[in-house]
Parts: sequence; structure tokens; C-alpha cells
Amino acid sequence: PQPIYLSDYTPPEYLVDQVELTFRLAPSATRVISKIRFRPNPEAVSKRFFLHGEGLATISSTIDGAPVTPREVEGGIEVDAPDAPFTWEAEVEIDPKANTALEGLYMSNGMYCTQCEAEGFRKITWYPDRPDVMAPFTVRIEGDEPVMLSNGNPTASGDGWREWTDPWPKPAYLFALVAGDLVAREDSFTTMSGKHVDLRLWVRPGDEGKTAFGMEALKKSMKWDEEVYGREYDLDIFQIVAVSDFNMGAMENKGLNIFNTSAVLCSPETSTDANFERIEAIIAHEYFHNWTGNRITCRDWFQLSLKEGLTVFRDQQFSADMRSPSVCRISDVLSLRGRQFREDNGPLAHQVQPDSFVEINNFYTATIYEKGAEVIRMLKTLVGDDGYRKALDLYFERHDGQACTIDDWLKVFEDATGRDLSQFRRWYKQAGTPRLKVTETWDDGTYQLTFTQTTPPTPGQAVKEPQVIPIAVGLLGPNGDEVRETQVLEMTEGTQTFTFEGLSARPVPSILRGFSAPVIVERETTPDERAFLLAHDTDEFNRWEAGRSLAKEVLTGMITGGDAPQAAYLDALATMLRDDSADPAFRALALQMPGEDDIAQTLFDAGMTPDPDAIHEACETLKQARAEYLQDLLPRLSADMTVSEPFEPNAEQAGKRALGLQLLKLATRLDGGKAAQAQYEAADNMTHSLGALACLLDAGKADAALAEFRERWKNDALVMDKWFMLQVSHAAPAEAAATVERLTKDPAFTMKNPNRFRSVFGAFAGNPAGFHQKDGSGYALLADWLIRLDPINPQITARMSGAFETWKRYDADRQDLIAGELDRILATPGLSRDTAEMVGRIRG
Ligand code: B3K
Ligand code: ZN
Repeated sequence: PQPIYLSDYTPPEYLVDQVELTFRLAPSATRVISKIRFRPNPEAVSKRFFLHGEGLATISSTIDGAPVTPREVEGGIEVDAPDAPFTWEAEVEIDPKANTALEGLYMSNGMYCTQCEAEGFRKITWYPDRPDVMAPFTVRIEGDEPVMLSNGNPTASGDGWREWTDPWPKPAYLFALVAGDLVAREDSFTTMSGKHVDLRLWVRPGDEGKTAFGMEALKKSMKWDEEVYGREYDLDIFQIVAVSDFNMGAMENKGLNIFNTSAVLCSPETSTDANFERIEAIIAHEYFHNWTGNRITCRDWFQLSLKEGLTVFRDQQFSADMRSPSVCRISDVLSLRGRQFREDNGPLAHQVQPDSFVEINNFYTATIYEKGAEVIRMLKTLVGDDGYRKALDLYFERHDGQACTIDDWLKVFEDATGRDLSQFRRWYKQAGTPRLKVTETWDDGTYQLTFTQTTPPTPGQAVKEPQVIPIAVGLLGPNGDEVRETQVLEMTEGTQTFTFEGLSARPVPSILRGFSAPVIVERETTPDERAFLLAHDTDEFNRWEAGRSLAKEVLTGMITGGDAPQAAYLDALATMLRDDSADPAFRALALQMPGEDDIAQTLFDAGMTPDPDAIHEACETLKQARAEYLQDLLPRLSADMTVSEPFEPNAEQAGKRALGLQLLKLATRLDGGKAAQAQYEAADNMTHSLGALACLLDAGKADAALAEFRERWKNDALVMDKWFMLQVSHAAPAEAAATVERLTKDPAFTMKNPNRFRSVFGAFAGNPAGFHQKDGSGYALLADWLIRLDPINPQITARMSGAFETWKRYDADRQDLIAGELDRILATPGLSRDTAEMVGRIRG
């Protein structure tokens, strides 16, 4: 298939003034009747009347009432149309029941639902399915489903039909329809101008008990967007629907968000603290899209980060306001490094604004989302809080109702703040993670920091220009006092020196505080200095970072036979843990081991070939050493982490449980699982039972608990996903593939449900030592299943093929084995465009 290029963009030939749709629902033969008012676009460069469409059986089509015969062309139809406003009418038939790709109109668990972003609407009816065509929609749904919903406000209804009207012009990707046997949690919200909004959270009967938290999160999000961004909701009703078969987390359809059940349903018995936290963030994210994505949308899909980067940044700000800002920041950076740096360092590296793509669904990536959010965070750091607020006000004022570009976004910042952002724009156009090398000099009261930035080549981009890097720096004196408060150094050159004068002693620098830019800092330092920062840095992020680096230094030293400052690390860890003034959530994060994949990347960056088994071994050894060293601390600390109040998913309780679980992991290494067994039996919430179960798995004592867990939760799909996932992620390296094979034969396994498939194969890819077994069994197993899944669900297949993206890090034998599997996938007849593009790019 041909790539699509940003530079080929042309404005739409025809614009749409009004869309009227009628759906006659039937599982295998739904009729969609469309009546669309078109008018020629004065800005068009050609006059071709083209409509997208895929898999549509056309029953009839007319223009201004006269039958027409469309010509079939690549991706749709062409029709001779007047050079004046006209009405297009068509009736098509589609088959929701046969739609296993979960894009367009499909059935999940007996209910009808839709997913249109990015290009699913063309599977529903003939339409200019591009985001710069925006129109108001009226939708009539006919059928015998008890509940039938679409975007906007309910405007009419009768026996067997409902009508919905969305007055706000929107692109087709924001269209949604849901119909089925659903029940609602009802609530309401009064907006800042006093408007009453009905809120509905729709679920399948039986799931009502899992909706309270989601509804509260929604109301908090609505309030926060008013208070922080001045953004008010704009319809009479806002609805969320939970769907069990869904390709991603959730979708921001106008007024009718559709959520993966895993991203909205929760209760203390069935969900972990991490689930609650994620749900709060996703509900906020989708709600925030109402302004950043829906009212102001993207001109074309090359602008995707315009809405996604900004909305992720907004949901990060929201979470930081609801919870602990530094703990949130550390978690955000962990996920940025784990997913986006990984992407940036491999064959899938791409720009925040790509120049071309084959399948847009493959570009809903950590780079577009998370790096996109980091870029906006830097912009805010550079222009300041007031400048940011002014720019955002101008953005909403200038562009409301429009389909915009990333350049429009930057222009708003230039106009609001007077700043030239031409160099800053490189953050959108250069792929790859900049490396920031730091050297320093000290001379009689004067301290100098010299930074050199280089960004390694990425596919299709050999040479990189220097970027603007905001480097937040503070200086600490020898006694641990802060002698220079945080100051943002603005780096614009390839190499640049910053001078600090009038210091009485050589300071210890705290560099890139709060992770002020998405770069990799390279600075030679000593274990003692890291331990010093872990003890004294006033910046919580860098405090955590110091401990993290120390742990990584120990691990890489153990693996390569170099220096492994274990004593310094263990001592610093104990000091940090004993510091009762530090938030338990922070201490839990500081105690968390670096991931095995992170170590592999670190070794590779240092010019070595990582051995997944050796990394796993080193981690095991260090875990044991930590347990032994910290054992005296455990009883007192564990007792302190006991929560005596009833379960609340708030940050304070969650922090205690998180640290409690880290301590339980340590204890398990010493008592063989006794404490874990006791906690499992006493648990009255999922955080505790799942945490204990994980420890029992590590101790090899989980058989009874696993069986009990399965029996207890066999009717709860979301909890069963955890049961699958945990067994794979905690399988010993040599047993991981066999565990996966055994679980795929479990009667509860199905590859048609994305959550279930991910719970097994996502976990497998996340168990590096298991996945990368030397005999290639892991590679072959995943490839088999990807080949099997592709005809059913290309999007999930393509996404899961990312498990192979790091293959060039490994030794020649492993590379040969992986290349063989990638070639086998590529040779599969009828391979989807999604998977072909992804695997092709990975193969290189
Ligand atoms: N905008 C959707 C993602 C759509 C993915 C299409 N493959 C969810 C979100 O980012 O909020
Ligand atoms: Zn989004």
C-alpha cells in the first residue's frame, strides 16, 4: 500500500452542512440511510466528489433525488456532482456481527457499538471520512434494543426509535452509536454558568456496582477543566458507555464517550489502586478532549499530537492536582522511558509530527501521546504559567470550531508571548531522544556546567539540528543545603556553558529537575554523589532519579563484571526507607527495581549486547541482597503501612498499600511466602490479594491461591484478565512460553477479546527473559498467534508486533531467530495493512 504524505494535503473538495442518518439495526444486516447536504468548498483545488467507503453494500444512491451510479475507485467512490449545493442520499447494508476488527459498527457481548477514530466511519456509510470535514449530525436509531444512544442531545423518540441531535459540527471520527441492554448510573453537573448537565454512565446489568468511582472522576474532571482552563461543557447530557470488546482504552466521541470496561469499571474488591488511578486519568483524558480534540480538532492525521499530546498533558496536570505531583511525575517518566524512549531507540522511531504513514492506526503511539505531552510541558516551562494561560485562551478563542494544525498551535504561542518558536518546532519534526552530556569545572567560587546535545540518527533522519532544551538545575552545598534554587537554563546550541558564581564550596548539581525535558542525561558521577542526592535533593523527582541510577549502576556492574556499588546502594536505600517524612508512595517508587527491559536498553546504549538471562539473574540476586540487607526494617515499616480505615482508592491509602507491597516482596524472599499467604487469605481488596498472589507466584507457592482465585472470579472478565496476566508476567524465564501455551488452552481464553489477548501476550512481551529465550520458542509462539489474530483483529496484531521492536539490541543468534519470525509474518498471504506496515518497519 502507498504511504500518505503530509505534503500532499489538499483541502476537501466539498464541505458538509448537515448529516442525517437513520440506522435500522439488525445484527447481520444493519441498514444505514444517509442524507447529507454538501456544498463546494471555495478553497478546493479540484472539483472531484469523492466519498470514502469500505465493505458497504449499496442499496441505493441519489443526488437531489435522482439515482446516480457511483464509480468505484481506490478506497471509495466517485460521483458526478453539481458545482453547487446538493443533497446526497444513500442506503447501505453492513454486517456488525461479522466485524471482529472492532472498527466501524460492531457487536460486543450482544450490544451494538462503534469505534470510528481514525477511519472507521467509512465502514458505516459513504462519507468524506477526514477530520477537516465537520458537520452537525442528526441520528435516528430504529430497533428493539432497550437503550439506543448517539452523540448530542436526545431530541425525539417513539416506539422502537430514538433520535439524537448533535448541534456542534464534528468530524465523522467522533460519531458514535450504542444500542443494547444497558443500565445507567445517573447523576448531574451544574456548569460554571449554571447550566444543568445530565450525566449517564451506561453498563451491562450486573456491573452497576462498579460505576461510582468513574462518575466521581467525571465530575471532578468537569470542574477541573472549568477552574484551570476555563472550559465549560456544551451539551445537555454527557454519557459514557462501558464496552467489553474494545481495541484501546477509550474514545472521546462527542457527548458519548465509549470506554473499554477496563478503563472505567472498578470497585475495591475487583480493582487495584493502579486501576483506580488509571481510570481517573482516562476519564479525565476523554472528557478533556471535548475541547482539545472535539471543539478544536485536527486538520489531518499528521496533526494527531495536536489533540493527543495536549490532552495527555492536561490529564497529567489533572492527576497531579488530584494526587501527589511528584509521584505522578515519576510515574509519567517511568512510562515515557519504558515506552517512548524504547520506541525512539528502535526501528519504529518517528516524529511527533510524522511526514508520512501507511496505516494511521499504527501512529497512536507513545511518541504522539507521551512525547507530545512532554513537548507541551517544555513549552509551558519556557513561556511560563502566565504565557501558557494566555496562549491557551487565544487558542480556544481563535480556533474554536476549526480543524487545526500543529503550526496553528505554535503560532498561538508566538502571538500570545512574542516568542519565536521556529527552533522549538524541531521537537515536532525530529525523531529520537536527545543525549545531554554534562561536564563541569570548579574554580575558586565559580562553577560551570557545560552541556552538549546530540540526537542519534533515526530511520529516515540521519542528521539532527540542536533543539531548545529547558534544563532545570539546582545546586546543593556539601552539607546538603540547597545553595542555588531551581533555575531553568535554556539551551539552544549544540554545546553551551552556564556559569554560577560566588559559591563558597564546590556544589553537587541536581540536573534536569522534574525531568524538565525528554532527554537522556549522561554525566560521570560517583555512587556517593548519587547517594547524597537520594538523601538531600529537594527535588523529589531527582531524589528518586538518584536512587534509580544507583540501582542501575549496581545491576550493570553485576552483569558486566564492572564496579557494582552495592553497599552504597543498599545503605542509601535503607536511609531513604527510614525517612518517615517521605510520602510512602514516593518510597514505594524508590524501592521499585528498574525493569529488565530498561537494563537491556542501558547496556545496549553503552555499546554492549544485553543478555536477557543474565539481566534476570542479576535482578534476582540484587532483590535477594536487598531483602537481606533491609530485613530488620521490615516489621516496623510494614506495620506502619497498615491501613485501618475502610478501603478508599485515594492517594494516601494507595501509597501505603504500594509501599506495603514492596515490603511484602522483600519479606517473601526471606520467609518463602508465609506473609504473602496470610495477606492473601486476609485480603478484602484486590490490591492486597493481587499483590499477595504475585508474591506467592515468585515464591513458587501459588497453586492453591491461583485455583481459589480462578474459581472466585471466573465470572468477572476484568479480574480474570489479571489472573491470566499475573501468571505470565511472573513465570520463570524457562517456563514463560509453556505458561502462555497452557493459558491459551484455558476455556476462558479467547483471542477475539483484546483485553484477554493482551493479558496473555502483552504480559509475555513484558517478561523479557521469558520472551527472549535463546531457543527462540518465545518468538515462534508470539509469531504463531499474531498470524492467527491478524485476520480477526489487525489493529491489535499490529500493536502486539511491537514486542519485536527491540530486536537489534540482541546477539546475532537471537536476531536471526527474530528475523525469521518477522519474515514468516510478512509472508502470510492476505496480511493486513496494519501488520504489514508495522512488521515491515521493524524488520527494516
Ligand atoms: N482518540 C482515541 C484513540 C483512537 C485510537 C484509534 N486507533 C482515544 C484517546 O486518545 O483518547
Ligand atoms: Zn486522547
